[in-house]
Amino acid sequence: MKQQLENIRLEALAALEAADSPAALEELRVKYLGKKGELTAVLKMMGKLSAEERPVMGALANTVRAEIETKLDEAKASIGAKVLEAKLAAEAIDVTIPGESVAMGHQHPMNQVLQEIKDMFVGMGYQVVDGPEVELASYNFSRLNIEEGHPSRDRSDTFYFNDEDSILLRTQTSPMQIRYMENHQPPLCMLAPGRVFRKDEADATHSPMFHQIEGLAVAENITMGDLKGALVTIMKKIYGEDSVMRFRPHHFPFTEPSCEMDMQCHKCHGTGEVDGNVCSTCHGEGWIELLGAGMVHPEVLRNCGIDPDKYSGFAFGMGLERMAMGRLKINDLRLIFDNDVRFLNQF
Ligand code: 2NL
Repeated sequence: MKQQLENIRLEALAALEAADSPAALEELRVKYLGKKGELTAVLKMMGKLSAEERPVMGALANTVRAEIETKLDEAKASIGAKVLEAKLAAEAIDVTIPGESVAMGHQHPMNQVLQEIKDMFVGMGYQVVDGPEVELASYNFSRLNIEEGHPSRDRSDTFYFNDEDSILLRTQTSPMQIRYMENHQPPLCMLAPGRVFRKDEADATHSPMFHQIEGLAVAENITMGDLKGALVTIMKKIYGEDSVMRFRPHHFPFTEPSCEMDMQCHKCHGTGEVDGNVCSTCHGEGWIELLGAGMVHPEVLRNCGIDPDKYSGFAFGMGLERMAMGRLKINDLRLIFDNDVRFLNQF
């Protein structure tokens, strides 16, 4: 029996030494110390020993058990440490590796320019308003003093929704001013930016959908001088304080008198020539058209419930694409709507 215990001891200690996983250790524990284990089997045979031998063998069995238990604990600890070490190595994160950068988006160039212009007008006390893109012909044309049969009402120019031509995609943002005047008495000052629609073939300078910004100021004693002051101030903010402006007479059905505002070409300084060639920026004109404007027609004020004998106002309208193309040096309108990121990322 002594030999048996000695064998168990040697075998168990060697096996524990060689074990390399928690599962293997558990297997060995069951094999040697478990209820049906080898040590237990030997102890069961104790009863057959003599009275003198029994305590000696019992003591030896206990020593062997204790030794195996100690070895088992040691092996558990060292294997546990090794397992942890391997896990840590496998899951190691190098916090010094540069992260994957997230591509940051930015505003569309049109929105950048729109935002700048809105900010300037807000700074001058204008309220920015929004309105429907599907409009009534009465708001888009009639109340703006655009009579039946006027060429701008033509079906070849305007997107109509019904046979009576009474519902349409707005061709200008002016209906928003009409709506605003219906609901506000002077003094008032508002800005109406938005999408407008005309039946145009798309080319370098035309698109069936484009953007306009219109503005309106109505109060007592508003004059053409106020119009010029406001528009020159804004355009100098946008194009630089040293810009040179001029006003030319024009005609719009909704303003009287009406005018257009030009800026002297910053490239040829109004001469139309650069080094003996036709200036490419203004095409030899010497001037760049900025906007149309005028004093609100008394009939339009009356159409909105405002007394033209008491109040007067000025209004203006400009194309946002034209502004953006001039400011950002974009030479083809279609680029603005293509949404090619190679183009957009340049701004
Ligand atoms: C242009 C010209 C203009 C207006 C728009 C307007 C609106 C009301 C009353 C009077 Cl409610 N006028 N708007 C006035 C003059 C010119 O736009 O060439 N736009 C691109």
